[in-house]
Amino acid sequence: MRTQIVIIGSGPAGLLLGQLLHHYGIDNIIVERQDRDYILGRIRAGVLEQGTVKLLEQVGVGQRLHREALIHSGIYLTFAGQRHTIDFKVATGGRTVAVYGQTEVTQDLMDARAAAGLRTIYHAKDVKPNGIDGASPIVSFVQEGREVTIDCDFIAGCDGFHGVSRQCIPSSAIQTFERVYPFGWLGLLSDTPPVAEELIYTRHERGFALCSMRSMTRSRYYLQCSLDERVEDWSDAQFWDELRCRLDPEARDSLVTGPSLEKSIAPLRSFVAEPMRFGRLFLAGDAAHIVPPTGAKGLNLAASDVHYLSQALREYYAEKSSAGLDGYSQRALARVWKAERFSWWMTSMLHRMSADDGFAERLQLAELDYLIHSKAATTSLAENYVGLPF
Ligand code: RFL
Ligand code: PHB
Repeated sequence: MRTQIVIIGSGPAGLLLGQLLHHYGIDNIIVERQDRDYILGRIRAGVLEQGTVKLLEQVGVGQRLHREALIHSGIYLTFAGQRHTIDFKVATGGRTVAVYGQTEVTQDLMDARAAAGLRTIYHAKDVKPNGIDGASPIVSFVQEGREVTIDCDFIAGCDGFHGVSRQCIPSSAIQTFERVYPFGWLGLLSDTPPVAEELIYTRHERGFALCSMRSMTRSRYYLQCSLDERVEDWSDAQFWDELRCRLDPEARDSLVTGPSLEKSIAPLRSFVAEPMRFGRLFLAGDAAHIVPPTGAKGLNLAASDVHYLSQALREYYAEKSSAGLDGYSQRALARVWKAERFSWWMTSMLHRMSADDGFAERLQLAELDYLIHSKAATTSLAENYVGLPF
């Protein structure tokens, strides 16, 4: 088999890259370890920046999004038992975010890919990028017990944090930067109406809590938990009790509870690999970087990466210029590091860091108090949350 670009991984990064390349007339094949249902079953991101929405429109998958997404013009911040509004429209001159689940984005992109007749190979085992430091890379894998190879011009490693792409780069050619946080998020999805019209980010002595949503009838909640906790040990009733305890009085009164559709624990991590290229292999999305979910940036960074990469590949084929490919890593990393900073800052300000650290606790409260009273600080949060330009 031969194609121009082999994309490893069929998450949002790989699927969006595939559609962007198709839009530019560049042939591509996606090779994915899992199957469609497994990918659609993962409950992850919920907040899309306007830049991400624009890219989805560009590849023709904006219709359902425009019908079903909830447009949000701010968030609530709760601390010391009181709720405060951060108004994005006022702070950023009218910008908003869209609440539309990663599952829906993935579904829309998969449908568009199928409609365009583009090839995706699911259930590919033992995927290996080969010859990435030469001019003719090959991706090999095992499908139904048979070894298959695809010749290509370039490989896009869109296979997430645990993927094979980053791992096949020689360690002497890549540098990594990491922060692991001493806590995780316990998430619960339920068919209950959202507790408030905006997302609520809560700092509480017992730990962080987030009230998010997927629609007017489906809610997504998160609780900061310790890393040794097991999801099986949390009954729905315990989850709702703990959430109620961390909320402000108004939210506590309006919270509607119900059986969980899904419950899971995610560890929190900040991670960046530099550069995002080795020879003919380019990394994009979680394969190259991870942010803690507090800033809602992971999926949006995957979108800006593949935007830069697709432009660089278009330039390579249409204008016979490698300049975009040579500049890809630097261009992407400039935006990645700003999102890393923002996500780390939001996480540090809102989570219970360690027991008995009164100094850190008072700094958090001072920072939050400053944030809601300073126009400059509110604007800074708002412009990062709605997304820096790309
Ligand atoms: P993905 O989604 O992990 O997809 C990678 C794909 O590669 C496949 N794969 C392989 N395929 C072939 N061979 C191999 N060896 C392979 N190894 C892996 C995998 O099966 C998978 O299909 O990475 P991608 O595409 O880079 O997308 C990144 C996003 O999924 C991620 O950044 C976001 O979900 C992060 N995130 C959020 N991002 C936002 O922008 N806004 C949010 O509100 C938000 N909330 C969240 C989040 C992530 C969370 N968790 C669970 C970490 C909330 C949570 C709780
Ligand atoms: C979500 O709805 O899953 C979500 C929303 C905002 C975040 C993280 C996750 O910051």
